[in-house]
Amino acid sequence: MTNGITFSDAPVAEATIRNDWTRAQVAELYHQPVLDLVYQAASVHRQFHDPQEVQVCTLLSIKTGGCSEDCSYCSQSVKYNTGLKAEKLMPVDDVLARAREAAESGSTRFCMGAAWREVRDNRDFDRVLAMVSGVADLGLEVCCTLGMLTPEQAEKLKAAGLYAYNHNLDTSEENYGNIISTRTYDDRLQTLENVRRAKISVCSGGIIGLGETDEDRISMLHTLATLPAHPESVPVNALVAIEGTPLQDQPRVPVWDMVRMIATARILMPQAMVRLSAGRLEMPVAEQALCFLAGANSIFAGDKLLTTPNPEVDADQAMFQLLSLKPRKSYKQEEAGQMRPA
Ligand code: SAM
Ligand code: DTB
Ligand code: SF4
Repeated sequence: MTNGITFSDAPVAEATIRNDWTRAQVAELYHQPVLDLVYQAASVHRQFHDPQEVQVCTLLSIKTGGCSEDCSYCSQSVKYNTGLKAEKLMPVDDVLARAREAAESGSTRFCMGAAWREVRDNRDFDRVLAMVSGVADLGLEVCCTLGMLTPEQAEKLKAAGLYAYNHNLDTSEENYGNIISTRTYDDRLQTLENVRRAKISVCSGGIIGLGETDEDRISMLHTLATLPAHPESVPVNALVAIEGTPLQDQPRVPVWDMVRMIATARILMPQAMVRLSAGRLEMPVAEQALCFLAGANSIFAGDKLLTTPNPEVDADQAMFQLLSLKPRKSYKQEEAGQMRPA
């Protein structure tokens, strides 16, 4: 306000935790002028998080390729000729060596991904349970993304020391059948419920750039924000277009679309860690900075995601220095810190 003149009547969002957002409210947030949206999201972000802190996670593909699902974006489906070589489940010791390297380079969360439709109760699952407890013993937050889980499998993972489970909705319920035909949206929601019931932290988000409409994006954000409890972490992936998949010719996602998704997610789910996930390799630092301003506070670090490249560790460290960002401690380090005498 200057001399009684108000230059903007854009409301600063009331940062309360709500699970009763309507679709119209989500649409209204999403469609605001983008700079107003960023301003609102940045205001909410600062009420719940230290804006300099960014969680650094490392991904490892523990079982690559040969997946029976037909997700149209994925390099690992057997249905498409992507040139990816399928591999067996990694040995536990190799995984633990990679987890140690991740911890040494500053990661606090280690996420293990398997190209499975669902977990089966077999020796491979027992091996994953051993990986989970080994990684937890290193002091890292352990996360897995293994496909669908039964309630019993979720309990076993929890007992082994699993901290979080990633299971993305990927797109709207309405668009789901255009992207994946081998499972349903309800299957996805059921696994999220099984994870939540086992008291495992929920990580769930989606991908943009699949050819979806704004309405689809709004619908997916609405589903996430009206779950009985918000996911603790919400990854926003930009499609990495993979040759040989049905989505190989999709154009690159414009940064403003990432910014809109991240900012809207931040306002709807103020406490969540919003992760600027796949797609960073194509984004200059200035674009990533816009995403941090819009409320992203988590990234995947390390030169590989699951099967595609990611920025080099050195480049990310330089970005952190330039933007005065600092890696967030893990919940375990925080607990240890609180227990130390003042
Ligand atoms: N198979 C398990 C599943 O689908 O839940 C776990 C691994 S899967 C690769 C994990 C997530 O990675 C997918 O849900 C999707 O959101 C994301 N993803 C996979 N391929 C991608 C791509 N080409 N671009 C962006 N995100 C991708
Ligand atoms: C998520 O939302 N993104 C990550 C993680 N969860 C498992 C996966 C991104 C995969 C990008 C394509 C690839 O490297 O194969
Ligand atoms: Fe399989 Fe997961 Fe890829 Fe779908 S996204 S094809 S379930 S690895």
